[in-house]
Amino acid sequence: MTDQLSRRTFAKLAGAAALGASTVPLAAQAAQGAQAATLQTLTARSFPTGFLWGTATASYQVEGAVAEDGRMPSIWDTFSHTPGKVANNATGDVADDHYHRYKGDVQLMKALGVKAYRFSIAWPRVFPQGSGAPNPKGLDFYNRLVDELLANGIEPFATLYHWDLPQALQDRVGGWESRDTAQAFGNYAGYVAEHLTDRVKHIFTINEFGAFMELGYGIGIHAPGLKLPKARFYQARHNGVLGHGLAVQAIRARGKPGTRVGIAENLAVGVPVIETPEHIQAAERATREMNAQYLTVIMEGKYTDAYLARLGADAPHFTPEDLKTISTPMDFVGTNIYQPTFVRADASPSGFTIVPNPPSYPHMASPWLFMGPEVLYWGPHHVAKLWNVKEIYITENGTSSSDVPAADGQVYDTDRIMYLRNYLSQLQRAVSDGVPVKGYFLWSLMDNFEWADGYGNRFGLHYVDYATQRRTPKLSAAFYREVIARNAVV
Ligand code: PNW
Repeated sequence: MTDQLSRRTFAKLAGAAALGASTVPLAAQAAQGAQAATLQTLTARSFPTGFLWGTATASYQVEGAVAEDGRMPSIWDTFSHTPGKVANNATGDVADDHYHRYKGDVQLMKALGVKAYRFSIAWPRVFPQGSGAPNPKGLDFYNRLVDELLANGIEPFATLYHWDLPQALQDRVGGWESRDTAQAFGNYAGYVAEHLTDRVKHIFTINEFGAFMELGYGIGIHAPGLKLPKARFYQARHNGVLGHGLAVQAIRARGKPGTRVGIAENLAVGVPVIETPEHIQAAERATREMNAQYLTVIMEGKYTDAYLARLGADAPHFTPEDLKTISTPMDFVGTNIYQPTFVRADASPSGFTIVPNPPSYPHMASPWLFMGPEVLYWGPHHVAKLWNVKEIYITENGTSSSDVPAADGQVYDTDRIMYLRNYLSQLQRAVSDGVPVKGYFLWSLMDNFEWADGYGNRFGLHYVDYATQRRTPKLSAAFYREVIARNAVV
């Protein structure tokens, strides 16, 4: 295949996929007559009644108030205060000052019409030393937030770990390098469940192993900034999934009956280069293998043979009991989905090859955020098919944009709307195919501390002027409000 041909084929395919999401099959249209077809074309873009539209943030990215009410430092406080680690040496000291402004922020959500809000709990607020004595004043912030959400008709979904590990645990035991951290995480999860599940019915244990482990302990560009030797790194991965399993068990043991628990993982999603049975099967296999160290072992209670063979002598040490704990059944699976990994079938033993994006492949403002709406179709599709999952949430999806206010003070983020419209069309296609996606949390409610990128990279539906803390809805907020109001892609 020549370069040109493959490029043209790809463009045609992408176009067909986007169209396929929003049109009724031609045969059906002919059968129903022109007028009926028009009506159906409108409803064909709809989501099922009760689909849960939400938005998301995370503690260190929005809260600020890092030394208030007994909170002690997390690894992100230490990391961001180390010169040269974060763009412009930005820190989360103030961030969006959400700790003090949460009531106003709940009103922003209400104006959008969201039914659910995914936030994260800062472990070092609740257990300032990671383990030992809890700090009720720290937990109280989440009591206030949850009450405010419920009073405004918004369902709280809480994440227990969105990367702000108590620094004390990193110092004392080496953070996720130690099983003690997994144990401490389980205890913290149980404590939170005991105190919040009278009102919080959905809990996510951990956000994105794929990011904090690889970036924080593997290549050192996120906190705690380590580049561990292979064997130690793979052991840290294992301790992470063990911590997840212990947390699921603790939440079940100490939460109110009816508490539902899951995970928010950014699984790598294999997207078939062309939607033929062979490439689709290859993409499915690739998805299982690319996530062997996290979601696959959690769902299957086993590391894949290929994963263990790849690691060889550096493979982690574990017991059969560990695997049972790690795979404690969950009530739902949450997936953060941003960009595709293209896969094609081949004749190798694995049956697949990952196809790297050509240099000209388009991305959004973040260089890693390749545009690939079909990933929001294939991600949940693979999860449902590979592991027979009956309840899936898209726990994050969204995009950065350069977001410069216009002369009238408004932010016309047409690129974010373009991204969302195309991704949501593919999500709608998944739901119409019967993939059990129950809700969608748009990242993010407002611009915030974007980790190593600091405040330069904006993902919000609301523009935040960090000098004044003023929030301004962007054009995409109006778009999302319309999607929610009509329960359809608009
Ligand atoms: C997620 N990637 O991070 C996080 O859960 C959020 O805290 C973050 O703000 C958001 O996505 C936007 O970045 C990711 O390289 C970081 O594929 C990196 C990747 C994906 C998600």
